[in-house]
Amino acid sequence: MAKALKKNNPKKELRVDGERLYKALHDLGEVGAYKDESTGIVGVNRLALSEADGAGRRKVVSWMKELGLSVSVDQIGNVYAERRGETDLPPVMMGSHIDSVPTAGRFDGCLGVLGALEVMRTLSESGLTTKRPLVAAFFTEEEGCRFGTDMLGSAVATGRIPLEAAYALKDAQGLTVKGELEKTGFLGPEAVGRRKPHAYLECHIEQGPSLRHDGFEIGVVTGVQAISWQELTIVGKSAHAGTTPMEFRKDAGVAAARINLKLREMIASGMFGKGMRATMGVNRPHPGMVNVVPGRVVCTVDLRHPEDGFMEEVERELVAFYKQVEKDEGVSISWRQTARTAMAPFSDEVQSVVEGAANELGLSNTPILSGAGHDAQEWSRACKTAMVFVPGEYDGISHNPREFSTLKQCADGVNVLLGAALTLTED
Ligand code: HGY
Ligand code: MN
Ligand code: MN
Repeated sequence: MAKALKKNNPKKELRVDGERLYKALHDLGEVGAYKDESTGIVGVNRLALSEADGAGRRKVVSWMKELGLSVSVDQIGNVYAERRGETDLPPVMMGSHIDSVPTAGRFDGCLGVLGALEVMRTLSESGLTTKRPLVAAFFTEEEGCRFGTDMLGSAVATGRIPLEAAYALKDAQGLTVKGELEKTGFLGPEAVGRRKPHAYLECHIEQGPSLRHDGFEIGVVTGVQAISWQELTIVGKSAHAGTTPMEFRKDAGVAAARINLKLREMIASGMFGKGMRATMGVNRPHPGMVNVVPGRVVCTVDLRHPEDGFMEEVERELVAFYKQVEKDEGVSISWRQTARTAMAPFSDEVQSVVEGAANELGLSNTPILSGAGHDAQEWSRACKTAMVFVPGEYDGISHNPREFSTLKQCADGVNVLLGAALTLTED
């Protein structure tokens, strides 16, 4: 008979099994594995709702069922696995994502999902029952790189993006989210918006150099910076590269290059505060031939800023610059906003619970603002939320097969997740 978790129970001695967690990360990392020719390292390519993502989803669901958790899938493909508590009060939810960018490592997102399962496994082995139920979850298309907008599943589940609008999103081949959910078998029956957790926790790799460089074992995440994604279509005129004099050209490639350099200049100017980051990750010239002036370019702009006010200024300056480029280069520039989230602060209360759990474990820790977007930023609108960061090696590189955190770093993070979850379940 499971022992109810009482205040003085030895929950403080509970520790996750780091080897088992690391093996699960390795095993899931085998799904969608590929040999990265530029680094020679095995990376992961599990784009949202691809065949590989479907296989990864089925693997994790089988692990959830082996644990005796009750698994349900909602209308946008989010998967929830519930461990009963002594009561049926609103649960403490722990989650993240298992979809990846095409050149990923095996830790981004997966640490939070498999860490949540490791917490459940550890509790089951100890025979302890928590007051509140616990839920382990993974969400659809967190990365946003297949269907164009990030944190899609969590944004639908928490009401920021309407379900029908999400269903209609298309990938580069014109395949829709709804069609791919059906194809992978993850168009679930559970109504989105039904889940109202008591609190939400997410363990994630930092994906940057700070914790490792400053010598901290845990990051207590204070929030997520603002994110703004635009997709631009620049139309000029295709022309012969040899016979067309420069003054006759309407070169969409030059227009895109000017916008990319402008991003760099805006940051260097210091006029937009500290911390602005900008990336032109997609830049597809058409027809993309050596001897043709590109008549069309589709490119993207990814802006990040810790301060909303400056983010709005950056966006205004950039859109005004598009007008200037249109005039100078004789091109037309149309653009659409594909993702936009304000800076999302996390709950002070949950941050101190995370900090307390790290201190209990004797792990050095520091507050840190997240440079990357996470599902937690969406759930922070629905319930009190915070995150646990673990350091990464090689300057915390991520969205790259070199992404790497050690067994100890992962186990430390998930032990903090365990401790924080146990505290919150007793609320
Ligand atoms: O783009 C991001 O910040 C996250 O990796 N989805
Ligand atoms: Mn992630
Ligand atoms: Mn990512």
